[in-house]
Amino acid sequence: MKITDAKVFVGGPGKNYVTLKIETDQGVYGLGDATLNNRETLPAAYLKDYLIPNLIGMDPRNSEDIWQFFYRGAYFRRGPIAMAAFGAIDMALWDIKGKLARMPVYQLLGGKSREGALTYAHATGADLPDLIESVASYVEQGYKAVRVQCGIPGMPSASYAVPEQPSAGQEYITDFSGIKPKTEIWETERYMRFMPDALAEVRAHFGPELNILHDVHHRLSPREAASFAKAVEPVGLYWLEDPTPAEDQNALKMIRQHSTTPIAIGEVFNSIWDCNKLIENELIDFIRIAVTYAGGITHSKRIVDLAGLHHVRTGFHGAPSHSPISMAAQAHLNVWAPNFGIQEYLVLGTPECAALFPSEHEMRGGMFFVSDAPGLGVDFDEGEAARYSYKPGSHPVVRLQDGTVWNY
Ligand code: KDG
Ligand code: MG
Repeated sequence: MKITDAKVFVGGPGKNYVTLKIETDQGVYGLGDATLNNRETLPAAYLKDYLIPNLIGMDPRNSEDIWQFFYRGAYFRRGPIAMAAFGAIDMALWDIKGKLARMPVYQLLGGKSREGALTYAHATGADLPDLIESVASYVEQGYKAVRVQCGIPGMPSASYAVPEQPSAGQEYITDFSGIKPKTEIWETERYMRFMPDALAEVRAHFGPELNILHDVHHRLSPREAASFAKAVEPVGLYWLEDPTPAEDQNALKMIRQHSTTPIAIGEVFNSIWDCNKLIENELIDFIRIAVTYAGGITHSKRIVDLAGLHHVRTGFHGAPSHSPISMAAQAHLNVWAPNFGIQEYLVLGTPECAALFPSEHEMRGGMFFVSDAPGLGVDFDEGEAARYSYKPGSHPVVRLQDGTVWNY
């Protein structure tokens, strides 16, 4: 069996999804997602210029060998661009493997450990009453877990993932449009003074059963993060996410020594070597990789298995930048993984997105149910894809009040 062709599409409704379609001499095709938020053309170019010319003629069933060929063969290892490109190939090969076996991918991983995967939504408010309204709207929809982000009184600009104006319970998505980044101004002291009380108010309002998550988005130093994690202990968070910039694996020691608040980290990791010390030293509770840019199912499964040895559960990244293809790849891992925790899940349910990526996967009552269709269970409508084109975007740049660049 041979790969005969592979094509890359960039575009989508409100997002530049990077979709890879691998075709074979047996009429079976596979789909992968290489979307790297706000840098989408780069994995697309890597695929088109280097990987696809090598892929043609290979046997698609040898997904492990193909992964090793590209990873080791690149010489310059890791990095989000390369790992997103390898990841898309890997997902597409698992899709093909499942279609050939006439089985959903989760069966190839080891079958179901659970029927549905717990998900969490993003509640956000310009202020506390706005946030409470937003959380209430998700609770009404049946969500059992909600990430909460809140505007901070006196902060010179809206902070991470919160609207400038009250959103009245509507879903708010950060606007990344434009090649020139927007600027956010950040004051750590203001955040540290306000946010523990705000989280406590959300807990008091919704009672003990709601799973509450909060994302610090890499803004604190290890000492500040330790103090914050200690201050929010009475809230009983499901997790505190990205308290410090993720590249310093040692930083997490300080937090662990001072607090029992569960820590989730890893949405910017793209390799097992970015998180092996964190996992082996049991410094985190949830690993937040995305199958999209952690090298696909093959490499992500290695990270999940290592995590399972050390009581670390999964909490895969699921920001709207991931297409339904990689969300499906994650759904198959979620339903299998013995150490599954939770899945971040955002607005993939738009009619435009469903038309571009038809599937039978189902979101119900805050849980994600994977379909039994062979492979990943998501298709791609090339006619629909022709409606969309690439639009450049950027992550905001954060500065302190004196102008110093800080972490987004
Ligand atoms: O590309 C950046 C976003 O994916 C990120 O800001 C989202 O932190 C995020 C999250 O937890 O979803
Ligand atoms: Mg995050």
